[in-house]
Amino acid sequence: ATLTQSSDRVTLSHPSGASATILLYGATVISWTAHGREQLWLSTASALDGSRAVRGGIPLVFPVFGPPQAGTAAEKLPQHGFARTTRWELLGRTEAETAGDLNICVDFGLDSRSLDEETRAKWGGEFGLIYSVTLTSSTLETKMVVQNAGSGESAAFDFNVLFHTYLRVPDVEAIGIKGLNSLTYRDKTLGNTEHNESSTTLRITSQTDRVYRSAPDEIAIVDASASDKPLFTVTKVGLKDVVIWNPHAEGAEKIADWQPKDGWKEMVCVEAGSVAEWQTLEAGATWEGGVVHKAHL
Ligand code: TA6
Repeated sequence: ATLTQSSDRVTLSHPSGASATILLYGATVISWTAHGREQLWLSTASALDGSRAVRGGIPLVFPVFGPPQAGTAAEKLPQHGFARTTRWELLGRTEAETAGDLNICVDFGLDSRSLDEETRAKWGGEFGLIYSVTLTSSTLETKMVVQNAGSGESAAFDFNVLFHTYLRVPDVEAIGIKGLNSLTYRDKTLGNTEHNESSTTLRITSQTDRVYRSAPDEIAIVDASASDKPLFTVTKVGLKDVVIWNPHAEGAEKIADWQPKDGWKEMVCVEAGSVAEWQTLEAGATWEGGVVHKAHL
């Protein structure tokens, strides 16, 4: 069977042996295997019971990225919004063959009516979300459709959306991230100051937390210690920005559910989203954006 479901999660099984497991809590991808190996990093101390956001995998960020900003409609929301800490419903599965590869797609739904009263009161938007996860033999695609279900002039709302992907890598200090050169980025380790990326290959040598604006659609993660052998290709569609994050030792130390503490050595967050500016959605309008993660080995 290409889709199996238990009370709290859904697993996709591809004829190639690839697989993906998604918790209904937050519609959080907690595992993606391809080429016989786990491609995502997940903290061994991550809660998977819905008690708090998953530490690893692909948490969803909506309607706000980062800490809530005073004076905005999202100011009462938790960091990264409520999508990752709300139970989504499984809407259904579709399958298709493209280029001889089976695409197994599962859709999840969340709308303002299914939010608890307290959360709904914290953000006025009347919204509908459909989140699609598609598995092939070597890719995992995540895509979000956002609908403004409100009506009338005042119903427009502003939102951020981002796929907070924790990629598993053999050694983060040996990887290179290509495609960011000459971009402007905000460096959250330097007081959110703005900088220009001068290198064609970004290396991770210390705590890294950068929001690259208007990034190109394709970002490559290579093994710089093995003549730039490709590890992953991250291709965004309809999304503007890319966030690169690695807490390094000092950051991991401060994150309670980060285990093992040296796990930062085996991961890098490459997060596609539209977060540098608010996206405005008029009443009745729909927006969509997504990202294809390709594992090369
Ligand atoms: O995406 C990078 C970031 O915004 C970092 O600043 C760090 O806070 C990370 O997200 C994890 O946030 P979380 O709320 O999941 O601990």
